[in-house]
Amino acid sequence: MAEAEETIFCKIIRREIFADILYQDDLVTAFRDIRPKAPIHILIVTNLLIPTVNDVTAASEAAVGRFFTVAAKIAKQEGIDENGYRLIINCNHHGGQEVYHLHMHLLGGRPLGPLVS
Ligand code: IU
Repeated sequence: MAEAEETIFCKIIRREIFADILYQDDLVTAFRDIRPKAPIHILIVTNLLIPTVNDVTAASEAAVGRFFTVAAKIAKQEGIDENGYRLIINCNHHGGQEVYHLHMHLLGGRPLGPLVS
């Protein structure tokens, strides 16, 4: 993988720009999305810059696995674990990816309906 461009999420992770950070550990950071698409909309991002799912390797498996334990923990904290929620990872143009820094969306707080129209 070529050296990736620094992203706005890198600055959020380093707390150089503000975000409502709910969780951070050695591998991932979770914060509220600035343009929420549901009552609860949280992004879980890798601390190391991995641009897309296409760049995931065995070396990133721990961070990607951590996405799910953190999603479950936050869903419980936010009180949406029982009703349920949606986890989404967009990849590249057709996937609707806007920020090229691997992240998982955690969406909930209302019925979300079918996945795509
Ligand atoms: P996407 O999967 O790359 O499309 O999602 C990027 C998300 O990052 C999108 O929902 C934005 O609202 C969100 N976001 C943010 O929370 N804070 C920012 O400073 C920027 C984007 I730029």
